[in-house]
Amino acid sequence: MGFLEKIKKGLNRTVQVLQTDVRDLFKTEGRLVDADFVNDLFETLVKTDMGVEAAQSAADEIKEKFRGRVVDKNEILAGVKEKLKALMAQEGPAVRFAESGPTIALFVGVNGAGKTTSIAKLTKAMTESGKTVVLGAADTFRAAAVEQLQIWARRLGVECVAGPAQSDPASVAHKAVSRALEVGADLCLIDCAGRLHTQKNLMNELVKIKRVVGKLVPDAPHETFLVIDATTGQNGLNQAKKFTEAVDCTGVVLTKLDGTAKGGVAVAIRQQVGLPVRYIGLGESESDFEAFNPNDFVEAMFS
Ligand SMILES: Nc1nc2c(ncn2[C@@H]2O[C@H](COP(=O)(O)OP(=O)(O)OP(=O)(O)O)[C@@H](O)[C@H]2O)c(=O)[nH]1
Ligand SMILES: [Mg+2]
Repeated sequence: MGFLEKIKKGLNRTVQVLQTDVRDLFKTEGRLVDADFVNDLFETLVKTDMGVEAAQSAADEIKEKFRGRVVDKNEILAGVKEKLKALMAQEGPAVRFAESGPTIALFVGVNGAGKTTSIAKLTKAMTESGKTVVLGAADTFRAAAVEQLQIWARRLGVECVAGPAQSDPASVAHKAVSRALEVGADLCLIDCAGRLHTQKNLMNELVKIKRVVGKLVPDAPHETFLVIDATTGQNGLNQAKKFTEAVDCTGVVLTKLDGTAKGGVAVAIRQQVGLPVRYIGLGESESDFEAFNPNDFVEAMFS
């Protein structure tokens, strides 16, 4: 399956809702762009959870461009897509690799967001491109969490460093990074326990993990990926804002896009959280994962 096809399939629910709504907007061939139309367009866009601001600026763009004219669906969609792509523009690669030595990436976020699964998915993508990966099971909170990562590691054929149950997560992170240095791994991906931004101690624990790995490898962690569950909508968005205020994050992994009609949340994240979306999760299997590309994403949404 091609790249765009895969995203389209994953975004199926969002695509379907948009298709129906857009069809309703253009019941007649061509439509006069008046205040009613602009309002209907705004409401359609807002339904995808892209945020009021983004939906408004796309609708405004259409108003400015076409007001008083009768235009067809393709013209309108081209205008909307162009605006959304501009709003989501971002720079840089999906992973910013260390200049030399292992690249250290932490995965953080609220409980159940998809951190561990995303680590497995990224591991698969990286090993397939010839990179060596060491995992760190720094979610020592629950024994099952360590086991979950170990199972993935076995399946994917990579090493997983763990510590005794309830041990200090920072010491496990230290061990994992040391191991990555020792074996000359390209990447060390560290799984952190889920937490809420309001849990001060747990947030401080993340700060400590960062400090500890930074002592072993200058500039580490090179990435702190904030994992966000797309199905949690506005709530997830608010949590994400608070989260990254407490611990600097470098990018977002947006999971479970396959489970929601509100795929526009990717736009809202870019706009409201201010972090680039680096990867998207489109299902539960290890291959349901793609590096994020705003242009393809917007094309897929309106396909
Ligand atoms: N449909 C779908 N399910 C996903 C995706 N990513 C993760 N999941 C599922 O979400 C559930 C939670 O995933 P985990 O990776 O365990 O989440 P976590 O953030 O590590 O959870 P905690 O460690 O408990 O905080 C699992 O059932 C995953 O299979 C995705 O992109 N799509
Ligand atoms: Mg986990």
